[in-house]
This record gives sequence, structure tokens and C-alpha cells, in this order.
Amino acid sequence: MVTPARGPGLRVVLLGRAGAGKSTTGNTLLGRERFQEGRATLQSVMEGGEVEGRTVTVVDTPGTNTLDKEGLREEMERALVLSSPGPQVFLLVVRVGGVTQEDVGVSRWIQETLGEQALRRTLLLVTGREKLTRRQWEEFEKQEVIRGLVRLCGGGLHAVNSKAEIHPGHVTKLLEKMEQVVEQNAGQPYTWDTYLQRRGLRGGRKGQGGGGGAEGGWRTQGGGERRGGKTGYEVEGQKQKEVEGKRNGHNVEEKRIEKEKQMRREEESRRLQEEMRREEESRKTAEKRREESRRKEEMRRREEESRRQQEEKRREEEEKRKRKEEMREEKNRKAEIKKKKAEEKQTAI
Ligand SMILES: Nc1nc2c(ncn2[C@@H]2O[C@H](COP(=O)(O)OP(=O)(O)OP(=O)(O)O)[C@@H](O)[C@H]2O)c(=O)[nH]1
Ligand SMILES: [Mg+2]
Repeated sequence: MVTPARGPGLRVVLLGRAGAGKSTTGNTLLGRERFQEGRATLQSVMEGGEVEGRTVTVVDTPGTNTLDKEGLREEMERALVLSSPGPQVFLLVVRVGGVTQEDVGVSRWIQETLGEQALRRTLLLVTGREKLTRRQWEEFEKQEVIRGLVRLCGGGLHAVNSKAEIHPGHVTKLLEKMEQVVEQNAGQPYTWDTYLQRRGLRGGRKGQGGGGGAEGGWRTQGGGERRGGKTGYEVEGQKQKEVEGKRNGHNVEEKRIEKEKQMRREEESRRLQEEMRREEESRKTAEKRREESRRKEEMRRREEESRRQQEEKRREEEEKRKRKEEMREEKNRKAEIKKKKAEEKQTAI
């Protein structure tokens, strides 16, 4: 049974091009086949479980090269919601022998869309390690494209063989490596808020000071002549106050509009999260139903098989019994013939 991890525990989002081995890596990590391997992952899905005493949540995503920019953004938002309160580690999965500039493109995309905060939590994971000898691996690491990727990814480089020959030690090592990434980031996940801030959808506008310096400068000039009526400075001051008043009013209005906009964006983001959560729930329910009907079908098939075997056994026994009967009859017949022949011989003598 899946135990989705919420709150504490390790939350990981798998990223990378199609066929890099994301789903396989997810299954290797969880120690069971949860994600579909060898078939394209079309939508981000979350699975979780206990791994070496830790609650681990893994979000598998579609190949980045199969989506357009908008689709990629949507899937990333889904992945963030699914890994709520946010992943502590992004695994950028690449396949040994197949690393190209496109993979660098993915890391750049992470940088641009999710920001440095995500890159700092990104561990470059190479699958298919078993295909290289130690020497070939050293050559592989030296490649410019790999070095470039490592420079971008704050979590460093790690290699696995996520196929059948996987050694349990590999999972332990990968967990340790991810733990290091978590520690480097003081255990803080990449949250939905971080994402909103990155996209400029949350937090006040930076540098909105309102040009106080110039006003301060003008005030220091006040005082001038004070002989009956309004001095030039006072008239000037009056005008300035009016301008300032207007500006303040304008600022208040601007702030109000900005606040309203922000509230609308937050509302929209809440709605999106809620929608995705609901979608995920209905996906899980449908999956449960499918699982249940698969289980029932399997039970029915087993019962059918056991009935067929019993019937077969019964037929075999019937056959055996018949054969025995025939043999006994044959024996009796032979004995009868022998007896007759002996009697005939006796009569002839
Ligand atoms: N030899 C070897 N094969 C691997 C390894 N990891 C994955 N594969 C194989 O590579 C193929 C693709 O793996 P997936 O895990 O489905 O790839 P993916 O990244 O999830 O692909 P998409 O869902 O299409 O984005 C599968 O046939 C896996 O069996 C590995 O470490 N070694
Ligand atoms: Mg996949």
C-alpha cells in the first residue's frame, strides 16, 4: 500500500529528458515497481513508501523534451503540489552515453523557471552506470557537457545502475547523497511560495521607496524669510505639499491595486493547487478501482485454474481406475484361457 509522505520525510522530484530513466530510478528508490518503466510518462505522478526506515515521496514527471514551455510549467507546478510542502531534492536524470546539450538546456530551464533555489537542490543523476568500466567512467566525467552540468547543479553528480542488477547498496548511497543535498539547504524544501516569488507572483514590489531622498532635501531648505504673508518658500512648500499629497494618494491607490492583484493571483494559485489535488485524488481512486478489479480478476482466474486442475486430476484418476479395471479383466481373461487350455489338454490325455 502506498503511504504518501506529507510533512517530514524525503521528497524528491525527478526531471530529465524522455527515456533518461526517471521512472526506473523512482522504482529503484522505492524498491518496487510503482512507475511505468519503458513507457512514456505522460503526467506527473507521486508515489511514496518507506525506504530504509525513511518516508520517501517520489514525483515522476514526463520527459522535458516531450512538452512545450507551457506544458512544462504546468507539469512543474503539478510536481510541486504533489510533493507539498515542496521537494528537498530535484534529481536531474541523464543517461550515460546520451548526454547532450539538451540536458544542459533542462538545467538552464530549471534555473530560469524555478530559479537558483531549485538548482541548489538539484543532483545530477546518471543512469546506466553499469555500461561503463571505471576508466570509461572517468573519461565520461571529464566531458565538457558533464562538467558544465555539474557546475550548474548545486547537488553534484551521482551515478546509478537503475536496472535489474541493482545492488541494495546503490540505493543507500543515493539516499546518502540526497541527504547531503538536504543538509546543504538546511533541510528547507523548495516551496510553492519560493516558486511564486520566483515568478514575481508574491511579495511586495522591490525598490518601492517613493523618492524620499529628494523630498528630504527640499525640506531642509525650508525656513527662508518670515516677514508677513507667505514667503516664496512657503508658497513653494504649499505647492510641494499638494504634489506630495497627490503622490501619496496615488501611491496608496497603486498599493491597493497591487494588493488586489496579488490577492487574485494567490486565489488563482490556490485554485490551481486545489484542482491538481482533486485530479490527483481522482487518479488515485481510479487507480485503486483498477487495482481492485485486477485483483478480483486474478482471484477469479486462480479459482478457475484450480477448478480446471481439480477436474483434470479427477479425469486422470478416472482414467487410471478404468485402466486398472481393464488390466484386471485382461488378466482374468488370460487366466480363463490358460485354464481352458489346461483342461483341454487334460481331456486329450
Ligand atoms: N541498462 C540500463 N537501462 C536502464 C537504466 N535506467 C533505465 N533503463 C531503461 O531505459 C528505458 C527507459 O527508462 P524509463 O525509466 O521509462 O525512462 P523515463 O525517463 O521515465 O522516460 P519517460 O517517461 O518517457 O520520460 C527502460 O527500458 C529502462 O529499463 C539503467 O540504469 N541501466
Ligand atoms: Mg517515465
